[in-house]
Amino acid sequence: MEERSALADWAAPRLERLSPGRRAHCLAVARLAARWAPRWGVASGDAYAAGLVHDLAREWDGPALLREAERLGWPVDEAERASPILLHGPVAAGWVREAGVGSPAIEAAVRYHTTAAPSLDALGRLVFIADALEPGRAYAGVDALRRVAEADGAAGYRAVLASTRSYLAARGIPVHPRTAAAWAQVAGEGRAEEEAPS
Ligand code: DGI
Ligand code: FE
Ligand code: FE
Repeated sequence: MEERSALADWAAPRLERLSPGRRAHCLAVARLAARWAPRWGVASGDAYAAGLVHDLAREWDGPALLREAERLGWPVDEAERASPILLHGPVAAGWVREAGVGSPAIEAAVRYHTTAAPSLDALGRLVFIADALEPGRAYAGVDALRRVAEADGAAGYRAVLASTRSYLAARGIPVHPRTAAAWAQVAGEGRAEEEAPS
């Protein structure tokens, strides 16, 4: 599925500057998010747009991301200062805002696609899981996560958050406070569901 929009036209030359693998990933996230959009109650065009641009800053190095985040006026927290790669979402979101080609919802989905956040709406949650589950992703457990997400989007969001936390824990990478807060927000919902009599 290809979707034409002002944002897609703006993104095209920027996607060209990415490595072929990253460009393919952006397209795959856009397509998966657009396919899942209807059952999330999200406009497919918004899902496609956010997926397309979410990693436009992913190949910038740490010092450049820090400078660009500051130029764009984003607050940089302690975790982001220690791991500037976390700023690639906020920086891409800032570019979309500057260019005026998105919307506040698309900007938020792009901004929080790496860490998730308790404030994430359906579009943001959808992009977060599409990033983790697009067909090019190949890590242990990804197929099980895809099955969960295909069956139930909300359960998929919880499962991807849980998997992100174990991935980071296994590597000794500190979990961003926003990821921890997003998890705390949905963990109760998941428990209630698991304990419900069937
Ligand atoms: O950009 P992608 O590779 O498609 O995926 P992503 O936006 O989830 O970024 C993954 C990178 O971000 C990876 O290097 C691990 C890092 N990361 C994700 N969550 C956290 C994190 N790093 C820290 N320090 N804390 C996190 O919570
Ligand atoms: Fe990313
Ligand atoms: Fe990505």
